[in-house]
Amino acid sequence: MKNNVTFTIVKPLALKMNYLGPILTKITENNFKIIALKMHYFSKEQACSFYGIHQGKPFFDGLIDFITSGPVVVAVLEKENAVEDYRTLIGSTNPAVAADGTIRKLYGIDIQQNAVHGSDSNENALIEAKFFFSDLEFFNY
Ligand code: IDP
Ligand code: MG
Repeated sequence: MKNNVTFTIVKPLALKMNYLGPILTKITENNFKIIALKMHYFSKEQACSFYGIHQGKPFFDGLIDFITSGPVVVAVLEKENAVEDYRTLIGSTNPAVAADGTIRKLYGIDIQQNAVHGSDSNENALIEAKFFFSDLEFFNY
């Protein structure tokens, strides 16, 4: 597990709206293999740590309130060039300007409630995957 994985979160509103199935279908249809998967409920402390890089930005408090507003699904996805290909599949941060057919365009509501997270580098993908999963929870099949 090195440069061929990325990490994703299906965010609270997407789960509430029952978009988990369609989002996972999109992911697997695009040849990502799900090698770890679970539901999770962020504590405030975990959310502040996970999104620590955004501390001090105007949207930080709203983001923390949102990501702790309900359960999420976290997953590790394997594919060659996973990080870049998944960012392409999810589209721009703001669903309003995301390309047609992208996950955020299809299932995002607004720039905060944008359906999914996707890692922005190989290094962060590993850090984020290990934030949620132990070594025993990654599967090869
Ligand atoms: P990314 O998720 O596309 O990598 P980031 O800039 O890393 O975008 O922001 C992390 C998350 O913070 C976004 O996915 C979104 O939920 C939220 N966010 C980013 N920018 C804004 C904003 O301007 N207003 C409200 N929420 C924002
Ligand atoms: Mg980001």
